Amino acid sequence: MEAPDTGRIRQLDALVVGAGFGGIYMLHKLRNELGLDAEAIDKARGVGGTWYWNKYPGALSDSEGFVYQYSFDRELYEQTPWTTKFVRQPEILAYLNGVVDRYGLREHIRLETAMTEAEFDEATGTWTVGTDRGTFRCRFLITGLGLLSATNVPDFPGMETFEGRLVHTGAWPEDLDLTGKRVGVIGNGSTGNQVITATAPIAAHLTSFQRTPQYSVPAGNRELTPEEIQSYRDNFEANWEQVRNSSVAMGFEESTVETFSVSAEERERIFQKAWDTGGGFRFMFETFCDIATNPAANEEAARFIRRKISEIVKDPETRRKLMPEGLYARRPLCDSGFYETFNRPNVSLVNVKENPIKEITPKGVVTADGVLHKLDVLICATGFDAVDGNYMRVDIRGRGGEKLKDHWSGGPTSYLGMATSGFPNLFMILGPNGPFTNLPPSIEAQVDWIGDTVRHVSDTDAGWLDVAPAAEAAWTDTCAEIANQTLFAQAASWIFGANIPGKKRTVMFYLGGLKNYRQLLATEAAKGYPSFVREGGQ
Ligand code: FAD
Ligand code: NA7
Repeated sequence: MEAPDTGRIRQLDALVVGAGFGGIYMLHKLRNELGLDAEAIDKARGVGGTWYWNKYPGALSDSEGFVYQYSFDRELYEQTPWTTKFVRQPEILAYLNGVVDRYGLREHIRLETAMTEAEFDEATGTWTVGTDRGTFRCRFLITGLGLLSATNVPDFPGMETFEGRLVHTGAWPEDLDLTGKRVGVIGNGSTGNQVITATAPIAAHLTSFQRTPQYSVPAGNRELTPEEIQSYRDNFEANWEQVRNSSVAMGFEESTVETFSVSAEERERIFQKAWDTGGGFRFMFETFCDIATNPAANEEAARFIRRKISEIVKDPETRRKLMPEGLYARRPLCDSGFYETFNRPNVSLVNVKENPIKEITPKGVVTADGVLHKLDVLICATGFDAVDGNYMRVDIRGRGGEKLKDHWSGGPTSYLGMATSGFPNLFMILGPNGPFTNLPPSIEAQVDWIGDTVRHVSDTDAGWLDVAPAAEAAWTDTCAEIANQTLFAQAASWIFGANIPGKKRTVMFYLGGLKNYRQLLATEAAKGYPSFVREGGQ
C-alpha cells in the first residue's frame, strides 16, 4: 500500500478504525460486498486486535473454538484448522491474518496509524479523521476500537523506579521470556488466571497479588476428536442457527431448568457434570436458568465451586486467601488448573486487600507488612478500561462540534450499541450497550446491519442518518432495566465500568441476548430506520 499521507487528505467512502474481528469483517463487507472505497487503520503493528495485543503465556479463548470464529463464509469455516476445544492466542492471530489475506484486505489496512480525532461537517456530510500519520475524509466512519482493549495500568507509587520488566498483559512484548524468572502477577481475573497458570511451571518463583478471590471452574480444554471436528463442519447451518437464536451465543442450549426445581442430589449431579465437562459459560448458563438472576440459586453454584476449591488447595492459609465470597456474578471464568497452581512450592499468594501494595521499588513490590517481594518481572493483569475506554482517548466531535466525551459525560450510551445521537454516519462495532455474548456472532450481526444501513443511505441519497435522542434514551433505559434484573449489576466488574478508579459505574451492555437483539436490528432496518433522523443529501 502507498506510504502514509502526510500533506494531503485521503478521500474515502468509508474508514474503518480497528483491525480486530470487527474491523476486518467490516472492511471485507464494505470493499468486497458493497464495492465501496474503504480502508482500515489500526495503531497496532499487526492485524488481529485483541489477539495481536494479548500475547501473554496462556492466552486462550474462553468461547469454544467452533463458535469463536466467523460464520459468514462456510468455506472459510471448513478450512479453520483448530483442533482444540478452546483456542490459543497464536492460532486465533494466525486465523485472523489468514482472513485478511483470503479476502485481499491487507493492502487496504494501514498499521501503526492511530486515530487521534474525528470531526463531522454538516455542510458536506463527511467525517474528517485525524491520525498520527495523515488525514482521511469519508462519508461513513466505522469504529471497531475494541471493548477490552484500552489497558488499565494501576498507578502504584514508585512504579517508574522498577529495574525489572513491568508489563501489561494487553500490550505484551514479544521478546519477554519468563523462564527462570521471579515473576509477580497483579490481578486474577480471566487474564491473571491464565497467565498465572501458564507461568508458574516455568518461572523460578511466582508471586500472585490478589485483591478479590474469584470463582473459576475447569476449562476442560482438550484435543477434539476428528469426528467432533467433522461434526462441527457438517452441522454448520444448524449450529450457527442455534447460536444466533440463543442468548449468550456460546454454542449450547441455555438451561430452562430452575435450580430449586430439582432435588439436591440432581443439582449436585448437574453441577458435577458441568465441572467435569468444563467451561465457565456452560457452568453458569447450561446448568440452570437462574444462577445469574436468583441469589439463592447463585449461592448454590458458588457453594459448589467453593467446595471444590477446598478440596483442591492443600495449604489452609492459601485456601482461605483463594476463597471467593459473595455473588458469582462476574464474567464466568474457566481455567487450566488455576487453583492447583497454588499447591506448587514456587508459588506464593498475597491478598492485597488485607495487605495492600505500598510501593514498587527498584527490586520489586513492597506490601503494607513491610515485605519486599523481589521480582525480575512484574505483570499487570489488571484488565481494561472497558467498552468506552478507547473512545475516551480520542477527540470525536459531532454535529455542532459536540464532543463525544461530553455526550457521554453521564456514562457511555448508544442506540443498539452502534449509533449515538449527534454523531451521524458514525457506527460503532461493539460500542456501549451492545450485546453481552460470545462476541464473533454479535460482531457479525452488527457488521451485517451496518453494511445494510450504509447501503440504504447510499442508495436513497440520504446524506446521513443520525439516531434520534429519544431512541438512544429508550435503549439506555432498556439496557438498564434488563441489567438490573440480573445479579451481574450487583457485582463490581468491568461489565459495569466498576473496575476503574473514578469511572462512573453504569450499564454498558444489553443483557437481553443475541436472539432478541438480532430481532431488534432486523425490525429497525425493515421499517426503514424509524429511530433515525435523515438529513443532508437530496
Ligand atoms: P479488538 O480486537 O479489541 O480490536 C480493536 C483494535 O482497535 C485494536 O487492534 C486497537 O489497536 C485498535 N484501536 C483502538 N483505538 C484505536 C485508535 N484510536 N486508532 C487506531 N486503532 C485503534 N471474547 C469472546 O467472545 N470470547 C473469548 O473467548 C474472548 N477472549 C478474550 C480474551 C482476552 C485476553 C481478551 C482481552 C478479550 C477476549 N474477548 C473474548 C473479547 C475480544 O476482545 C473480542 O472477542 C474480539 O476480539 C473483539 O474484536 P474487536 O475487533 O471488536 O476489537
Ligand atoms: P479483569 O477481569 O478486570 O481483572 C482484573 C484483575 O486485576 C482483577 O483481579 C482486579 O482485582 C485486579 N486489579 C485491578 N486493579 C488492581 C489494583 N490497583 N490492585 C490490585 N489488583 C487490581 O480483567 P481481565 O483482563 O482479567 O479480564 C477482562 C476480560 O478480558 C475477561 O472477561 C475476558 O473476556 C478477557 P479486583 O477483582 O478488581 O479486586
